[in-house]
Amino acid sequence: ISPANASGVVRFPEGFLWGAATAAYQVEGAAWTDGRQDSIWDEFARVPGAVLHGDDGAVACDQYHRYREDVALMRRLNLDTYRFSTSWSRVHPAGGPVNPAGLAYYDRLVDELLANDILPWLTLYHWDLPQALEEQGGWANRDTAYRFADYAVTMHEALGDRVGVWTTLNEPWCSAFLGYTGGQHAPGRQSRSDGLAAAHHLMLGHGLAVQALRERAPEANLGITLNFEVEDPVDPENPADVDAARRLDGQFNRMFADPIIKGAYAPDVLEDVAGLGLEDHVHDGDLEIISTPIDSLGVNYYHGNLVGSEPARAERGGEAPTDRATSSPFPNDEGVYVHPRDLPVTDMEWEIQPEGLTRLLLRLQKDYTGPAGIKLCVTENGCAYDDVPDESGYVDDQNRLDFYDGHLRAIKEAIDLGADVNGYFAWSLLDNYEWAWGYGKRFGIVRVDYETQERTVKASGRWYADVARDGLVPARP
Ligand code: GBH
Repeated sequence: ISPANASGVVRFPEGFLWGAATAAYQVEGAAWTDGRQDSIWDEFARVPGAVLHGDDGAVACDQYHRYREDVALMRRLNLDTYRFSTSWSRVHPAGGPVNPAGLAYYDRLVDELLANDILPWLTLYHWDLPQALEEQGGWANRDTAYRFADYAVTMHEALGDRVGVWTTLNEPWCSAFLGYTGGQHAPGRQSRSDGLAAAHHLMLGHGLAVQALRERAPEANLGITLNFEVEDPVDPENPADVDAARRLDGQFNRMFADPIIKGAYAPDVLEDVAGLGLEDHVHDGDLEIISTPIDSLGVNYYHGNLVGSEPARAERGGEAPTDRATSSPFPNDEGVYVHPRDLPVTDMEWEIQPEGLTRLLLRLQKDYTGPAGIKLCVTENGCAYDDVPDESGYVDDQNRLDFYDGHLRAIKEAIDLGADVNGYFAWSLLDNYEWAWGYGKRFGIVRVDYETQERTVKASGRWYADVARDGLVPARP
């Protein structure tokens, strides 16, 4: 990172969007209000041992009832935009007919955002499939892709006059492989072939939804958000380590970005998953649908990994005490391990590696923005810490503030070097339901007291409000 970007004032381009993000199941609560029915997460949270302390999203941050207060908070934080997701289970509770009472919530939310001059950045799917559709096979069933496109049309008919930015899916890697192969996420299945089927059908659903939205809204900003991970080999000179990094890069990054943007699975990824039935799900014409042109590629970045292969490690003299198996549930990851570096970690144990984000954005610019000039947007970045509030609920989270400072500087570096990045969303606006970790991990720039639902802006949130207002990161003290 250049010295100026490392510590001086860092000014972002005119028009750069400053936002914060959440997801429906993580913040809304009101799980069975106004006709909403179970999503796969309501069901998964009932499975003993699936979620820390058995926490569920029944109440969460109660944003369903407190959205006015939360939008006022966004305004106080000077946000240009709010990235939220809509709950399929509110809108089509049983996967079938529309539920007008549930849909009406998003009318109210969008109107409130617009009245406060905040751009709604709407994600259609952030992991909460209606349970009724899971019972018909979920994402392993091809039909779910078509149901998803129907749901996209419902949302567009309701909100298309006011919402101009549409993200189809958030992180299909997580939906497919944590949900259907590793089982750490809903619906908790553990099948390699189901994970691959789900991955393909999620992408098909994305493509069908983009086609349907494009037809109805040629001018809309359409896109998808992927979770990219930066994988570096333990020993860049050792071919086995280099291959381990290639395999992880294949499954996290190219597995999705290649079909969606280039219209083809990468040959090495296909080879890695050979024999697990992926090709049985790929019908003629699917890749054309999946690669229907998009305008925005959303980038969620949390951390990188240093990865090695067990044979190479054996040559090096064996395991280090901190080595761990990849938590990746992907097919054919045997023999790949993660070697923690000497880097600080967050409360998730994720390494803090802002320069990985610079490299990632430059790589995406080169490999995936194409002649049409797809815009990059950092749709999630943030960290969990074990915050300690004072009596008033205030958290002086210098650690989180430093995390944001470092990653924003890394983004500016990428912009200076040619990456077309046009916005940034802090994950998250609020402490919220952190999936399998329940309420045990706090990512918010605003603290939530889950007893009283009181919101208190943290030090990081105050700092971010100034960044958003001025469009610059102040010099490091
Ligand atoms: C996001 O996913 C989600 O979109 C959001 O809902 C969630 O609250 C937020 O992150 C915080 O967790 O080194 O093998 O352990 C995060 C995506 C993908 C990041 C898997 C961590 C673990 C890789 N995650 N990755 S490993």
